[in-house]
Amino acid sequence: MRIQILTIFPELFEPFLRTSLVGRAVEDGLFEVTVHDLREFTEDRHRSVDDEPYGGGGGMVMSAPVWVKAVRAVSAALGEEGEGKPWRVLLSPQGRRLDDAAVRALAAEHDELVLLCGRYEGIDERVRELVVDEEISIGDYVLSGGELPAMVLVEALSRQVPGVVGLAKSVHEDSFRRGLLDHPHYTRPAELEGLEVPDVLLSGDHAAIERWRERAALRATWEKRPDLLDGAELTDEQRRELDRLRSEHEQHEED
Ligand code: 4GX
Repeated sequence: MRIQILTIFPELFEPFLRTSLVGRAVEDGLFEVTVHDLREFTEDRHRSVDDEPYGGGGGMVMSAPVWVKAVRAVSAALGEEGEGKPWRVLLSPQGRRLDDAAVRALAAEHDELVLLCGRYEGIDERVRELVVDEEISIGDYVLSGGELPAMVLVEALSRQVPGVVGLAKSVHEDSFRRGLLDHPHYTRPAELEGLEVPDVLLSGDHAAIERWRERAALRATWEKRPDLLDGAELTDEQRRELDRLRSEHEQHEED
């Protein structure tokens, strides 16, 4: 997968792209990320990327010409060596909300992406019309720029690239794939301030441990994110377990 990022703060990406799993994937060439300074595509002496809004009002708006020029230039650079037209994504609170399914779909359908990171009050509407294929939001809160959302997207996408996550199993059995939250995890010490690790995890009985984890995952999902259970494909055993949790709960309510 090849990703081009357009931003007025390229330096924000440097430590991110050098560190941890993403850093390794980039170093190993499994995943290519190039960051471009939007100001390199300006044509005026002050390298300006924003202007006052038509109609007045507070704040500045990012100018269309520089964005259009920049997106077309980096897209052409990808297109020359790659598989034609890259998919162009604008990060903004007005976009479709990013979730596990959206990450998987993006990774599966597009080998080449251009990510547009805006700042200020927003971006001239014509940028969307001319050079954006999809608008994505990472959540309903307001940030100061699209850089952190782009990093979130890059990190999530990198995990879908074969070979990036060490154990193939971690991606395929990860919690969202199964539609459930993860089970609780423990490491040493076995006792901490009176809190003990569940006995079964120390038992060495792998089948029993697997059963405990299955049930604990189901319980965690039911307690913390019951909305996820609506969309989950559960086995008959999981449905029975869920019914047990629910009747236990009702019992407590009556007591
Ligand atoms: N998930 N922001 C983008 C500036 C902006 C506004 C409109 C383009 C169009 C955000 C989010 C987010 C704040 C990033 C406004 N750029 N992006 N920025 N939440 O809040 O993605």
